[in-house]
Amino acid sequence: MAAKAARRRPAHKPVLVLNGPNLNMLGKRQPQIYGRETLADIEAACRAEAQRLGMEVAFAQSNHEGVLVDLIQAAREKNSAIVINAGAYTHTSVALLDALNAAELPVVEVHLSNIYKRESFRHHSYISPAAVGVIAGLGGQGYLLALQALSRLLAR
Ligand code: CA2
Repeated sequence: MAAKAARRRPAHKPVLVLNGPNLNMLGKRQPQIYGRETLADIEAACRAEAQRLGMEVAFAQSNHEGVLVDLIQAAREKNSAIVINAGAYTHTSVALLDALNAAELPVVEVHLSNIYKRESFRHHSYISPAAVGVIAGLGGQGYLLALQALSRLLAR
């Protein structure tokens, strides 16, 4: 019985799914750009996908750059990988890039919208150099694809 329970326990620390500024507004404003899914819907879908994959997720959102840096710093010890939608900080934040590099964890960068179809200031991401992969334009499904990719990567 004990051996069975041990086999069901996730093999890795939780994957941190981290969301940046204004993503708490999802589903409440600008549905033409970001869709009708709320962040709570995305969290529920991530938890269901993680369970299917035999992983655990820790889900967080902050509107504050320093709080995001603190969470990434803590992830080095507490998490096995990071999925990050850094929101507008994607296009401005060397601090997030430095924190992600220092974490030395696999990182997947996610964007709900296709940032390359939008204003030119959204075409550059400061954090992409720290990521193993980038998913953009697929809405909430992007988070699930990121978890699938990390599940395979962590199993190696
Ligand atoms: O497409 C994405 O996921 C973005 O990271 C979203 C950011 C944007 O600054 C990036 O360029 C691309 C903005 C998130 C704001 O989300 C809102 C949702 C509903 C209402 C208002 C803002």
